[in-house]
Amino acid sequence: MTRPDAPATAVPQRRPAPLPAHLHDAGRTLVMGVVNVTPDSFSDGGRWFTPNAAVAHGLELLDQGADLLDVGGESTRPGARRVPVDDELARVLPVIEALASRGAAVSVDTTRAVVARAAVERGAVLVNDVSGGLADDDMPAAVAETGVAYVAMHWRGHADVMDDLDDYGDVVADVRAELAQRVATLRAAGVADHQVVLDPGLGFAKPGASNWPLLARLPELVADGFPVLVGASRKRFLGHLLARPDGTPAPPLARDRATAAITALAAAAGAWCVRVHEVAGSADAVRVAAAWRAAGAGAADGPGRADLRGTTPPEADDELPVDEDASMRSST
Ligand code: PMM
Repeated sequence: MTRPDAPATAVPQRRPAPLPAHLHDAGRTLVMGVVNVTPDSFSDGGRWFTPNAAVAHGLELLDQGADLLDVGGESTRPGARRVPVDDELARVLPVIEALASRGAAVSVDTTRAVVARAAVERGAVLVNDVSGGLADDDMPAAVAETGVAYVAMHWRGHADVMDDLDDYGDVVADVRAELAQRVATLRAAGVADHQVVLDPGLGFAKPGASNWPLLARLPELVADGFPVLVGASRKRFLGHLLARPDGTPAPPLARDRATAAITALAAAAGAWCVRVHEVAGSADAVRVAAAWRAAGAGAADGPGRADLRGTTPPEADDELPVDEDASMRSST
């Protein structure tokens, strides 16, 4: 599947049209900060489980440079059980409403159409569906009706079974083909191409090495012409990469520097957005990638840190805010 007006080069030119204008004009890869309102996420389990704590955390991530906030109420950690829909609604809606009313661009991380619709009513501008519409047949219609941007992630099954579904020939070709099927279903339901973002679904039915080809060959997915979101933050494959000499995986909070490195490489490869728990490192990384690319294209300066937040750029030796608590969160 290729979008008819796909770009010839691997740069983030395609952006989902329904998003606020300032997110279109950033001229760089966007950073989505994760606000998990769950008691049990692998990466950040329970830290922001009350609405007040979740809202405060979201505001902190905005201050660190997040362009979007992804609010989720159901853990997708391997083996996790499903959350009743009423619990999911009760967790995410007050947080979405509070953050949207403060001007944040809010995404809802859900596989349920009823949650997506309610979240959009409360101000969400993007639906982030890790199942790409497979978990709920009503999701494509909800996306078509609301007209919001929609992330269709590559997915093969819920968290309690996904590790058994890691069966690929050429993982990149297989993921692209399965995402093409999702796009066909979305189109058939009336979803416009300009609403759609694709995501290779790192860690989902991919517990190990199959994540790396998806990153290394990201330009192939980008070349299909849809904006691409990459969610590598704190995932298990990074824990394995950074394992101690005795083979013990690095814990989630020790994976943030590797996450920022992936952000820089994904941005250079043309990713539209990265989804991360620790925002400051990735906010810097996307600016490095943009300046690098702009210089290569003949421009002297890429967009600075002040471009989206309306503040003056920090002096060279100014300290950027540090997330003191950033050491106990994800791992799909
Ligand atoms: N990963 C998690 C949750 N939501 N959404 C998208 N689009 N892509 C991802 O890779 C993704 C996601 C994993 O959950 P976590 O927040 O507990 O790490």
